[in-house]
Parts: sequence; structure tokens; C-alpha cells
Amino acid sequence: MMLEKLREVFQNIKGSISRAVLERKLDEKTLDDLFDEFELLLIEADVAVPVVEALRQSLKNKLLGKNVPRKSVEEYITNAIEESLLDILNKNTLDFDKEILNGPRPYIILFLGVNGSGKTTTIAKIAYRLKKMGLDPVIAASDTFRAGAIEQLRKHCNTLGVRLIYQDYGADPAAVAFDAIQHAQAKNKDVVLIDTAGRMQTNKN
Ligand SMILES: Nc1nc2c(ncn2[C@@H]2O[C@H](COP(=O)(O)OP(=O)(O)O)[C@@H](O)[C@H]2O)c(=O)[nH]1
Ligand SMILES: [Mg+2]
Repeated sequence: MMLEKLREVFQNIKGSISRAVLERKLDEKTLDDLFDEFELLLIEADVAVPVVEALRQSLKNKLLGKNVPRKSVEEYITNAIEESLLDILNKNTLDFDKEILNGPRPYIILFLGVNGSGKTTTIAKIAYRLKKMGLDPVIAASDTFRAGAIEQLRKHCNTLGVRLIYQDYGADPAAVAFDAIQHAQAKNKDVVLIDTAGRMQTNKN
């Protein structure tokens, strides 16, 4: 399991850094070398590259030039890793309303994710939220692939009173998105919500 693998990787990281501390070899070069090794393991365990980089930076700040207690080194490093991960999660929180209100016009949001993960439903929910905020969204039916995708959005748009920009099935998704953005620019719409087919990376096109 992915989580199991991730736990293993962090045990590995903890062990290697602890050893470096105990051998009084925790300098920038050692930590960088270790992280070059960890990077691959973390990526294999599905950790995103920017997160790996943030983790490296954060651990550097917490460990280098610090008086790491040799007696409780494992505990110290466990805490450092935990704090670093929490820092990363906190930094990535987004105040959606603020972001949209202060963002560019039109604000363009592209929805990605595998089939059935809830893209289209989420678009309807977000369109509803935006309208309640007094904003005017438009939706692009750029899922031109899955049967029923356009009808599903049309139904939501009718309920919500939101304009849907669509073409036929099989049309170029980017062209539909382009039309929707042009429409938003011409009609001073605030937000463009672009639905996609969200197919798997193993699919062609
Ligand atoms: N319970 C629940 N079901 C959801 C939620 N979002 C989507 N669904 C359902 O999951 C299925 C797929 O959703 P859909 O938005 O079409 O996914 P898409 O393929 O990513 O566009 C539909 O049956 C939705 O009704 C949710 O937040 N909660
Ligand atoms: Mg969909």
C-alpha cells in the first residue's frame, strides 16, 4: 500500500539523518546527498516534486547549524519531519473566496481528475457558491468525450441559471474552453469553470 511505502521511506529518512547526526556529519552537503536519494523514493511513493523540495528546504532550516541533541536524535528528527510536513500543508491552504474575489478576470478554473471523481458535480456546486457570492460564472463543457457529459452539465446549468458553452461530442476540448473564455471576456463574466473528461494517463489523446 502507498501509505505503508511512505512510512517506510520516512523511516529510512529518519534513520539516515540520525546516523549523520550521530557521526557528526550533518552538513549541507550530506543532507543534500541524502535528499537526492530520498527524492526518488518519495516520488515513487507518489509525493509531488514541489513537496519533496519544500520538505528538503524545511528540514535544512530545522537541522543545519542547530544543536541536535544526540541522546534523543530520532525523536528530534521525527518532530522536525512532522513540523515540516505540517508547514507544507498549512502553506497550501487556499482561501477560495478571497482568491476568486481578488484574482484576475475572468478567473479560469480547469477541473482535472479521473472519471467519476466528481469534477462535474463540483463545478455545479462551485457555480452555485459563486452566484451566492454575487459573481457571474460561465461553464465550458470541455468533456466532449463521455456520453451524457454535456447533458449532465446542461441540467445543472438550467437549475443554476448559468450559461453553458458547448459544442458537439468529439469536438476539441480546448476549442470549447477557448470559446467560453472569449464569451466571459465579451460578457464580463467573472469566472470560467472548465469541465474535462479527466481520462487516465493511459488513454490516448
Ligand atoms: N456522495 C457524493 N457523491 C458525489 C459527490 N460528487 C459527485 N458525486 C457522485 O459521483 C458520481 C460521479 O460524479 P461526476 O461529477 O459526474 O464525476 P466526473 O466524472 O469527475 O465529472 C456521480 O454519481 C455523482 O453524483 C459528492 O460530493 N458526494
Ligand atoms: Mg464529468
